[in-house]
Amino acid sequence: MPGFDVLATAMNGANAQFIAQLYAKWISAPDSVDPDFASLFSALNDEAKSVLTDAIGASWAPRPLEFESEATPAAKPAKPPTADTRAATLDSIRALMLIRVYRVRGHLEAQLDPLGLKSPRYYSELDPKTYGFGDEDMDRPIFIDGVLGFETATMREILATVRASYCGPIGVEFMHIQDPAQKSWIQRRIEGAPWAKAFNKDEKAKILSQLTEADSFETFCQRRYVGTKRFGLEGGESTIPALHGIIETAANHGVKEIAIGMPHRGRLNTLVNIVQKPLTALFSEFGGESAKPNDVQGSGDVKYHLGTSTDITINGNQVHLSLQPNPSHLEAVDPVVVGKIRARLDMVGDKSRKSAMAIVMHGDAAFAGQGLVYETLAMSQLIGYRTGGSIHLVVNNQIGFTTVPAHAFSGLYCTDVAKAVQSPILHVNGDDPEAVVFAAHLATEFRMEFAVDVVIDLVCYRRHGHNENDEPAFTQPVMYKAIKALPTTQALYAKRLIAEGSVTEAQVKDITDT
Ligand SMILES: Cc1ncc(C[n+]2csc(CCOP(=O)(O)OP(=O)(O)O)c2C)c(N)n1
Repeated sequence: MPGFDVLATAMNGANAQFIAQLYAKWISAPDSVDPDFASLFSALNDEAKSVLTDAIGASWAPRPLEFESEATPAAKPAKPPTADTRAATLDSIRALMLIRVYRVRGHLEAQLDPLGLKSPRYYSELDPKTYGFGDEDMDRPIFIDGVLGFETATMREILATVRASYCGPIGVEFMHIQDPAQKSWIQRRIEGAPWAKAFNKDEKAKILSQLTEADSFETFCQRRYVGTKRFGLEGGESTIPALHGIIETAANHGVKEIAIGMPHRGRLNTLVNIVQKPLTALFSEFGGESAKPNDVQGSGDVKYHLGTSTDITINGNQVHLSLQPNPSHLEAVDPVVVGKIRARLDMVGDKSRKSAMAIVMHGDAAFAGQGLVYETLAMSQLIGYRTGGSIHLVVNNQIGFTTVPAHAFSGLYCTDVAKAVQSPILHVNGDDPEAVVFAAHLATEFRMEFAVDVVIDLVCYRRHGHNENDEPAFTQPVMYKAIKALPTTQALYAKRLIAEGSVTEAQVKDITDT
């Protein structure tokens, strides 16, 4: 099958636009172009086709999309390309191929793991040398026709942009999505790494205080209730700012009811800091009492299975927030949460499915291992069950009790199952709270726009044992040596904000003391 070599010959600089336009025309009406071109286009392999697709405007960058009109006189046959135009065309095609590969596979080199235990693998597809660009080829201008927002860019500029966009603290998987509108939406929102400048000083201080609340709650429990099972969130505290980010964005888009389903990990923290369960009630449960004896209904259930609900107001919008009770059986609550949301939507006759939304939280091992996850995802777009999309937040502490990912699932990521329903998947480094909150906003906005499930894979770690009664270093000595040496997410973020001048030390002290 002809590949990009054929294109390199056909698409010299002057012809590039013309061929791209012709290709667009052929896609919508194969008979509308000269039969020679039709047979060339239909014989091209997938890589060559994707280069042409990018050239006609799959890129998010604004560009004129005026394809050849009926009135346009037929283009004159192209002159044979000179050596210069051939070299320039090869540069363009190869650069476009490299950019496309970063969109597909850039996540493989993203900086996702706060522990940094695995040295990043080498992926030849992400190496400019694979496309013929050596060290001496970094600084000549290459025509890329508006892709990445550049008319012309050097390979150095192209690499800086694609690496910042796709290999930073967010690794996004979205090129498996078939809907071009969804794909270009994500591309537009990721390219240029906007998370680096997304928050002003006040917003950063707010993220720090949410993180501090999460951190302080766990620290208090660890000191006050030594050895009591609570399935702490230490190492994954960014979960709390992420939840705030999802809920706030949903409220700003008119969501009036949010139902959360979640497992044991971080549940007490979520109850207190998100669903506003009073601390007095929670701590009476630590003492073995029930805060509301009538609600327990004789089950005598443990505190990390209980639910609660509350009403909160965000920017003048009132939202009813509930955390469903659940049994020990991991993921069993998923269909219950989406079922509840569907019932609420039906009760108010909301066919747009924008007034209520589910947040389903998961552990990494359970998300990869439990069939219920797939079953619930598979129902997410069925007429009788759809809810306008759930936000899935995987608190990926890279361990399931004592099982490491390599022994837990066969795919690359614990979230691979979500590709079956074409969800975008945002992998994000939990030690970069701004990237986490950015991902939370993005995921929720995507759900509100396209009414599909979205996954956030929050890559973090588990500072203590599975349930505070076990010694994790017995089974994971290397991992726990790294964890011991790592300051908390809150300490790292506070230090970063002080160093960049976003908050003062006095402000941090203030936030910690209140
Ligand atoms: C269906 C089911 N299988 C097994 C268990 C036992 N179990 C409880 S926690 C756990 C590990 C879960 O790991 P992960 O999902 O990664 O969550 P983490 O505890 O690491 O946050 C297991 C196997 C369970 N509760 N439910």
